[in-house]
Formats: sequence, structure tokens, C-alpha cells
Amino acid sequence: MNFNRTDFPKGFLFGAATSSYQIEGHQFGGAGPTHWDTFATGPGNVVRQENGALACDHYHRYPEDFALMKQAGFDSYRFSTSWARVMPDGINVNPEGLDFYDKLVDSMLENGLKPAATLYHWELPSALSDRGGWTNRDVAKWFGDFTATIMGRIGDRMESVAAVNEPWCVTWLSHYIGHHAPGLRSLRAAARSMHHVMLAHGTAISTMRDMGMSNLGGVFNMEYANPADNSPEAARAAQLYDGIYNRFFLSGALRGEYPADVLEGIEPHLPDGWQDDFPVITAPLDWVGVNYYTRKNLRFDDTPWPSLEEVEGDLPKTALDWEIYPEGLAFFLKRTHEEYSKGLPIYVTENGMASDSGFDDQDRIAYLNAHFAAAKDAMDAGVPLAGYYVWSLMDNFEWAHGYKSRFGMVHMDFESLKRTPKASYEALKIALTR
Ligand code: IFM
Repeated sequence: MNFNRTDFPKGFLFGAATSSYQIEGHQFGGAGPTHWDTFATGPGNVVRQENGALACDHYHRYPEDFALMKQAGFDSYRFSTSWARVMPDGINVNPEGLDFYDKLVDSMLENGLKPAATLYHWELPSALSDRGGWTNRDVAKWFGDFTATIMGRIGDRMESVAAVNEPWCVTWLSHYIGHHAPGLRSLRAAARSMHHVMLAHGTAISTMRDMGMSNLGGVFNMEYANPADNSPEAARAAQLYDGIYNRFFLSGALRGEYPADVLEGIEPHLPDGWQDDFPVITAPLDWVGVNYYTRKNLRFDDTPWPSLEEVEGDLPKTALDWEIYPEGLAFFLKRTHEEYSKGLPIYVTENGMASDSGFDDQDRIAYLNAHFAAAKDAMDAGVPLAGYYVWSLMDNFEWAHGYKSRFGMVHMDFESLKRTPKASYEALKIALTR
């Protein structure tokens, strides 16, 4: 890498991130079915109809994974807790699931890794999905109960906790675009889920606060919205994309309002009385997490609202055809600080790339160098950035892209489950330990 630990302030957390369904092996330990298991059976939903049943078998092999993290000098591990493992039907508790996370957290600590938990990283129990999932207002209460249950067991050892990973993916991507479970393509379902995810976020934060926990945050994914051409229409299209993707969730959690340009399309579909929920949604946060990967180029087309068309851009791309645009990370860190979080510590909670280059992933090293440099620029401009988590520790189940798409610093042989560090892992190890 072209930076090392000493280029960042003392106490800055260098971490790696994963999520439960993507690595654990959902078939183990009495976990219940999730909406991703169902979604994966639908034709064309997931590459090769793969699912998370085995994944990286982190369920049994976590000691090896944490040893790798320790050897590389990471300070913190960002993981998530599977609702369906802890509560297979979303309501009743599976003691084996709680025992697993208890042991997992102890093992992190034994390896010198500060546990940074995310309560929900997308595997909704099927039983709750059957009851409407994120489109049902009751999801906020169910999620509060899950929060109390899992944090009642491991909450005493957390460095930090976030409620929901990437609200845009949980809602718009999954209920309007239909690329993720449950695969709906409905503006009404999307609008309802957008509001309910915010309500669930606030409910979880208050639940943990009432349990005496601290260092609680929100994790938002952000994509830079670039006008596809120089026309005023393209500028408006980019503005609207930015509203739906980036400003809606940040503004809900940190300002207690939804942006007017997004309300223009979704307000008729929001549940009655949505305005009265902001006291819950704005439960005070201690930090904000930014997940950043790419930018999109936008213009309008003649489809119904929001009438957005994504146009292929001309920047270099990752293996998933995502444009590489590090300037977007600096932009979001500054904007989040100046306009939303106003002085709260910020973390880059995810950043990384899909690459087909195998063990010698020089492209990933270059990507990370450019994005860490952008983060440093933002810090020089006054952003209180307190840590940076690379996505991901190891190749894993990349949702609709199955196991084909590789984001890991550690290579996974999905037949033998052998872990092999790639060049990016070795480069970060030098940066963090020298
Ligand atoms: O793998 C995902 C992760 O689950 C959420 N953020 C983006 C990553 C890469 O697509």
C-alpha cells in the first residue's frame, strides 16, 4: 500500500468487514429459513441459483479467519448477527444461535479484534417475510425484540453497534428494483419498506440505549450520482437519484425529515401517520458509517416516476462493471459531516472491489490506495474519520452474483474452503504492522 498506520491518527481503527449470511454457512446451528433462501430458488435471481447454505463455513472455521485478521494487524472486525439464526421463526429464540455469537465475540477479543456488530445484514426470517416483512409496520417491533435478545447476550462486549446495513439495499433494491430478496418491483412496497426500515433502525437504537449500551450508529450506503451529460435534465436526474439513494435515509435518521424531491414520488404510498414517527427514527446516534463503492451516470427516460436511466460511464471499472471513482468517497465524507452528522465520528464501514485477478490482486491494491487517499483528503478537510473497514475479509456469497464475484483480500476455494491470502492482504499487513 502507499500508506501505513502512522499516516493516520492514533486510535484510528483499521478493520475488515463481512456479514453473517455471506460467510457463516446458514445450514448449521439450527438457523431458520430466510427470504434469501427462497429468493435464490427463483429462476435467474442468483447466479447459478447459489445460496448461503455453506458459504465459507465460517460457522466452524472462524478461529482460522480471526487468526488471519490478527496476523494482518487489523484492530476491529465488522460482522453481523443473523436474525434467523438467533430466532429461526423471527420470534422464538434458538439458544444455539446465541451460543454461537457468544463464542464468536470471545474469539474476536482473544485475537485483539474490537467487535463492531451490525444487527441486520439482510437475512430476514422467512416467517416474517410471509407476514409482509419490511412492508409490515410490525417489523419495527419484531426487530426491537431481536435487538434486545441478541444484545442481551453479547452487548456487554461490543466496540460499536449499527442497526441496519445499507437501508437503500434493504428497501429500494429489494422492493422496487427487485434485484435482492424479496424481489418485489413495486413503488408502494418500496415506500413502505423505506419508512419501516427507518422506524426499525430508531427502535433498535433506543432499545440498546435503554439497555445501557453506547457507541451506536447508522450505516448508510452511498453512490455518487453523476449527470450523464451536460443538460439541465441530466442534472435533475442525478439530483433525484442522489435523493432516493443517499439523502432519504441520512435525512430521516439525522434531520427528522424526508427530502421533498423523493416525497414527490413516494408520499402517496407511505403508511398513514408516517410524519409522527420521526421522534423514534431520530434516536440519537454516536457515529455514522459510510459504505462507498462507485458512481452512477444518470438521465431521465420515459418510464413512470422516478424515470431514471443509468448510462454506462467511461471510467475504469471493477469486475462487476462498477466505475471506480474515489473522489466520490471524499465527497460523501465531507457532505455527511457538514450537512448531516455535524461533528459525530464517521467510519468508512465498507469499501472494496470485485476483482477477477485471483491471488495477485494488484487492481484491489490500487483501488484501496486511491480510496484511502480520498479518505485522507477528507480528514485533511476536517472530517472526523475514526476508522476504515475494507469489504471484505474473504471472498463470499455476493448476493445475486453468487460466489462468482470476489471481493475478498483472502481467496476462498469454495470446494475445499481453503483460505489463501491475496496480494492485497499481504500489502495491508505490511501497512498495518510496520
Ligand atoms: O457484499 C456486499 C455487502 O453485503 C453490502 N455492501 C456491498 C457489498 C458488495 O456488493
